[in-house]
Amino acid sequence: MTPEVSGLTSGPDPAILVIPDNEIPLRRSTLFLNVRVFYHDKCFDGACSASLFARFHRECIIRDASYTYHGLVHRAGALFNEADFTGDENAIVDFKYSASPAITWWFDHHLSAFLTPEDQEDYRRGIADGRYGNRRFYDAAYTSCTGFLAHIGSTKFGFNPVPVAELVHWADIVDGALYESPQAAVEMADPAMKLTLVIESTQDPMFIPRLIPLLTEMPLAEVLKQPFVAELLPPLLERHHRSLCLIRDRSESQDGTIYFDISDEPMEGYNKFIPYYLHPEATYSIGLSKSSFRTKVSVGSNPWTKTDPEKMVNLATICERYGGGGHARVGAISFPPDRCDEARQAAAEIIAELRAHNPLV
Ligand SMILES: [Mn+2]
Repeated sequence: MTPEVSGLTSGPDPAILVIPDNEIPLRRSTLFLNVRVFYHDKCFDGACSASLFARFHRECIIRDASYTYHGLVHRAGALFNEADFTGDENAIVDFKYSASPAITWWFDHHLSAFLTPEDQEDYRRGIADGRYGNRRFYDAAYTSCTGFLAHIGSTKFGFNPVPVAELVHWADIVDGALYESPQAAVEMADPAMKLTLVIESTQDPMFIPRLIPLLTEMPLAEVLKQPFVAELLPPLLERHHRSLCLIRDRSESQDGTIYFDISDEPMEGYNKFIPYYLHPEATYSIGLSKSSFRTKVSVGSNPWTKTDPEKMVNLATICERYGGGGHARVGAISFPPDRCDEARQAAAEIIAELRAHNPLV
């Protein structure tokens, strides 16, 4: 205790409150509530959701809490480690449901939010009996979890969404792949696009937790200017540009379908909108690529196509014939890295099929 403070509290003035030493730990644990925020890792919407949750919680629930951020990834087997839920409050945002009683907040918008029927039943029952009322929220109609959080915060808790409008706008565009053009998706002009590139490529487990608080503190252009963010960008943009040039050299567009084979150039992923940026007239694209753990046939369709959706084929059905899968508009087939010939054969068959049914003829 400093002399000034002891001078004040030991004086005879009855108006001065004396706080006994033994109350301090109690007071501290009440004031500095420990909130652990679990978010979808390496995902722009996941990071934005974690940031928005902390801002909402601080403004609408409790002022003096401390927040820590923990990324979650989809994998085979158990997604959660119950022993990680050690906060006074534990929140999951933009990720699957956990029935753990330690979870005090949950927000998600994914169609596949419940891993098991038991999880779904736990949620349904908790909402019905009021246990989870105003604490666990799910709505698959929302394009981004960030937008969903802003909506729940403002309609149920008096949260002011105006200062986070830019963040919500971009989370919707990135998570919903609602880019207005192939240029917007590929040229990376907007700060949100550059941040997405950094978030999706980082291998540093400390990077996203450091970034999260900034996302609701300043405009995205300012976040991007922070030295620990800015320094990561040049090599990523350089790699993006190299993949663009490579696909330009290797791709051919014919009868509404693009094909490119970059399997001899090891690459851990490329921007999936590049083929339509180069060949905007195409409806479909087939790409053969190779990474450390697989040879991949990517089967996609042009999000900006003028093709009548009724005339388009279901790409998931085609991929399933070869042991792959996906959605109606985008799918993939994985082969072991050493079975490139098999992958090339599958790609050739699919290309022939799509070109024979060119929907723009
Ligand atoms: Mn999301």
